[in-house]
Amino acid sequence: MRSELAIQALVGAVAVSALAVPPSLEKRLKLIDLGQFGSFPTITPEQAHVEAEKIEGPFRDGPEFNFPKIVIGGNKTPAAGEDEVAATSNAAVSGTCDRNNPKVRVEWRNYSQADRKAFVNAIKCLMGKPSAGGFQGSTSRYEDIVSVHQQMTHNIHQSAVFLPWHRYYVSAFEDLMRNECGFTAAFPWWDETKDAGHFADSDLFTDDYFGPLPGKTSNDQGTCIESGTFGGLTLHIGPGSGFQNHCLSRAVDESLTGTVSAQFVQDCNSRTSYDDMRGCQELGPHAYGHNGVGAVMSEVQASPGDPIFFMHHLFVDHSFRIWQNANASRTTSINGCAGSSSPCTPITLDYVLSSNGLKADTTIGNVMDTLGGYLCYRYDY
Ligand SMILES: [Cu+2]
Repeated sequence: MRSELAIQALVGAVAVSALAVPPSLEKRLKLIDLGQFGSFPTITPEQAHVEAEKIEGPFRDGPEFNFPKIVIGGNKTPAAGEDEVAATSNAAVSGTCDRNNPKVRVEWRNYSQADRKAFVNAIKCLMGKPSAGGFQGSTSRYEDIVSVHQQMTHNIHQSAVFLPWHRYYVSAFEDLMRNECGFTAAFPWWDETKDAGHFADSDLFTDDYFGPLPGKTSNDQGTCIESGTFGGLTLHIGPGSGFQNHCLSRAVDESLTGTVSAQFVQDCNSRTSYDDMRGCQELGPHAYGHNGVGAVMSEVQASPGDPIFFMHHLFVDHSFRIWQNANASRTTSINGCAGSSSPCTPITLDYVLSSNGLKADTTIGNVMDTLGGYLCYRYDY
């Protein structure tokens, strides 16, 4: 009897403490502690700007349609996507690209409502397909993709590998969308600079598409996404290197998204050394986009668990392509370190990009030119 009373008293205490949360909120929102997600390391926009000012000669990035025709040849390293080299060394994966008629990645605002719907539905389709097996922690085809990023995190961030690997990773995602979920429209990209400071107002974050983008709560909680295409989703990979069932959550901080400005992107792109530009983009606009959306997206390893990850990395890839457009040599050369180990192993075009079998391995040389044959796309601007 005594213990029963004690239990009753305990239950009463729990009920009373639950009342401390406003009942209306408690009913509608499932909250999640943001502490478990960590964040991407950053530099400040001011740092990037000061560096940019030191670089001589104002740099103008040309619009995509002014992209100069590149004549590649005579390089001693196999050139990016050079058809002749590809034909002799790796014809099976390289293919050809009609540079005047590539696929075009269309900015979300220019993307039709039907294509937007088809895009999110194809992602949802990957989530409904079984895992191909061999991807740690995965319970679906979509999570196969997430798992690759989680398992490879240390090889693909904070070194020269970052931009080419994520370009290859997005192309692996595109292949799965097309080959396994029948997606046939053009791919989109997201010009985040136009939504800087008000990501949540973008119609990306509506129930028709990726679902809402709730703000970070005053006591550092994120909110589970309960509506939209991905409402009620349970993630099995992450947070971090772990495997815990958790909801798809977001926690926007618009002061962080506000730094993802055209100025910041340009300041990074004014750098003439690939690896300087890469470091600036990675710790700059890339990191702020991740941290700004928050919760799952703010976590390095398992951030692809939020499908908005791919819209974000399409933006990052766009910035890379724009930097490359300013000088033809930027699609046929690379510099920096192949990893974080010291002493530095210099990166080369022969560096092998892998995705644990999600997509066949390739080389950095094959992905440097998005029109090189292995890849065949440009951006609408
Ligand atoms: Cu990444």
